Amino acid sequence: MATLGIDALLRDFDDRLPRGLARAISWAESGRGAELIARLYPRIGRAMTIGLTGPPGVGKSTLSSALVKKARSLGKTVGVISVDPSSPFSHGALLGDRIRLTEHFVDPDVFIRSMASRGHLGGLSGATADAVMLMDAFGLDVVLIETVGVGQSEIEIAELAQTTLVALQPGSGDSIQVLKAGIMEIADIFVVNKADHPMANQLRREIRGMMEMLSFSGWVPELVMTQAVSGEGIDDLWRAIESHLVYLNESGEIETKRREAFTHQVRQLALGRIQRRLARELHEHPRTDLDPYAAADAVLERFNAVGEDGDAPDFAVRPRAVVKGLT
Ligand SMILES: Nc1nc2c(ncn2[C@@H]2O[C@H](COP(=O)(O)OP(=O)(O)OP(=O)(O)O)[C@@H](O)[C@H]2O)c(=O)[nH]1
Ligand SMILES: [Mg+2]
Repeated sequence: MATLGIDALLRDFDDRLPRGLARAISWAESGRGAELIARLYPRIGRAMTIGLTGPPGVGKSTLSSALVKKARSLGKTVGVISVDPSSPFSHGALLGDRIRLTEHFVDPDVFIRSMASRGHLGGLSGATADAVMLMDAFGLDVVLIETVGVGQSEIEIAELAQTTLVALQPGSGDSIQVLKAGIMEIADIFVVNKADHPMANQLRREIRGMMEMLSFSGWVPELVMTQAVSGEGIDDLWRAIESHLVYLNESGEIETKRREAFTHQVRQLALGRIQRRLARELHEHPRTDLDPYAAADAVLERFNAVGEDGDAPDFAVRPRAVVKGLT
């Protein structure tokens, strides 16, 4: 990659030009995040990061828009990452996000980005984590990540964000789903959106009931009722987010969270590389002459045999080679 390109981009970062951030995220999306993150890493760790997940249509984008408005009213700059689960049905949702967030499009202090989650292991793509870091490094005060609660991504969002909001809507049997999917554990704040719905109070009671069956150490999830369309309850939601952040700081849990998020990211990056390398090895050296166990041994052997066939891999698990070189 042209280093010149990076320097120009970093100048745009320094000048706080949104095009710099837009380009940076595009680089990350095309798998070129490493060098950028290396340069920007010292600037990371200041933003307030909020994950927002929940079933399709629950009002996540409308909530995002309302939270952006709230944060702007407090003078905070905001980044929104709207993660598209890359399903064939998602184009409407993406368009919906655009429509619901349009009122913020002209605001230079709001940066909105939709991203595909063509994820490793069915979860969020590494580029999503990169985008959070890039927005943070860019100096945005708040980074909001919206993702539909399908599969693995909502669990990962809790690894990525300081505060995780789980949005539910009345009259859809959501609470039962929550219990099933194990989302209960990741919610720092439950948001019962569409509180104007006649069954809203029933859902609140159901969530309360579920929470009574669990024991929490430390933070006990808050439950907030909202009407994202009218903005009702958004002040309460913001207060809940802030008190969670206060809790994280005062309990020291913020450090634990940071460490866990870091480990999670490193694991995902390393796994991604191992998977790509493994796929290549299996393709190039199928070893159908062996039984599966022996073939697995053989492929792992090859992981250590760096460059012996002149085809040096772009990375290697090679502890022995390193030790020999050192002694
Ligand atoms: N009655 C009512 N409708 C709402 C409320 N909040 C959002 N909606 C509506 O619910 C629909 C879905 O809202 P979105 O914000 O697109 O929901 P989403 O969760 O982002 O949807 P996906 O991104 O497709 O998963 C829209 O028609 C909203 O206008 C609310 O508080 N009350
Ligand atoms: Mg949406």
